[in-house]
Amino acid sequence: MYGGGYIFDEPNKKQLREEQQHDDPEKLAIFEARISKGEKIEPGDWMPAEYRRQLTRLIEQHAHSEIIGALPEGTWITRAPGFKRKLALIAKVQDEIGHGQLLYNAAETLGKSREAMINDLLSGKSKYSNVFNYPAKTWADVTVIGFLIDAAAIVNQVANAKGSYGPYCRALERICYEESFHLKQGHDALIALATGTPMQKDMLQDALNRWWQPIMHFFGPPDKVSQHSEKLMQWRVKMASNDEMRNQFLDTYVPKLWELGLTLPDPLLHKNTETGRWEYTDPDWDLFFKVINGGGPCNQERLQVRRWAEEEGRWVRKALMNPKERRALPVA
Ligand code: BYC
Repeated sequence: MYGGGYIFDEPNKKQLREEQQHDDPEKLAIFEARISKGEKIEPGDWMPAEYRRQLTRLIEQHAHSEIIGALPEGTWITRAPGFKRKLALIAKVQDEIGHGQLLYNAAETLGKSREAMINDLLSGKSKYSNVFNYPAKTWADVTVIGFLIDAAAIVNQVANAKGSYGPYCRALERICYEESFHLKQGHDALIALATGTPMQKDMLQDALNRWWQPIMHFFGPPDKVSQHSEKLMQWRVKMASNDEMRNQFLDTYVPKLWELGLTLPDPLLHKNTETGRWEYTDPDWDLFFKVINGGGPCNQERLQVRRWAEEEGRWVRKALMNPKERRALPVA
């Protein structure tokens, strides 16, 4: 089990107990009125137990996604083509880990300890984004992640940064600044391959073909299937539905791929000019649920790496928490 010894605020147990017993209708009405006025909810404010539970779930999954998401690209740091691409990739991977820290901090304000969150990740209880359960086989995979997965994340994060929970929104705003840089480096790498040699272009097209379905899955199941959207949108945690975000992503990024002469592996993909909506082949949602529940090609490998990091880092956390051992640590 995780025995990190991070310092985190003790949750207000009395407040948590009260919320869990029942949601006082008067307090609920004041809370919902604040949300509809666009006010931010802060950690010390009263909130319904379900709001706390849903936010904890969502922010925690987001934090895990950043940490696990650093792994596919991280394996390419030693193999990035050239000094500048290597520098940019190192910085990006560090940023993703930093985003994980910001998000764990935001989730901790809701009362769940970081230890409990890490335990739930390592035991496979908590989810993280489906896309990070696929391998990054070539440099073109890293390019597709850097452009399209960061783009998909930006669509989601820019919208939700205007949401109702203060600590999550502030973390998302900061993350979005860094993600915008990631997107630019991803686009630059994508253009280099798309306009490079035939072999580079083929490698990119192959990566795009393999990543397309996971990227379509990234925004979550269709609105008619999504379990949490209705409540989360009512409480302005999610500022757009899964299908709306998917549509926004297609609208912005498909033309950028087509203009580079790339194709997408869906013969039905097109924008309906009358409705303004994109139409596409429904991705395989059974596969999506299999992947997010531990059955993807890399789930085991990803968690094994995190368990290894957990074990190997235990002595550092222990030493940092113990003043006597801290004095004995070498000074850099
Ligand atoms: N992957 O009711 P629904 C990054 C689950 S990392 C896995 O629609 P919700 C980056 C969902 O949890 C940024 N699971 O859910 C890092 C639920 O299961 P549970 C990643 C998914 O929450 C490194 C069930 O399906 N971004 O940018 O209303 C390198 C039903 O779904 C997924 C975030 O994490 C999925 N894709 O909406 C490069 C954004 N989709 O919990 C880049 C934060 C759904 O009931 N998350 N599920 O067992 C969200 O905004 C929302 O969770 C979602 C789904 C829109 C994804």
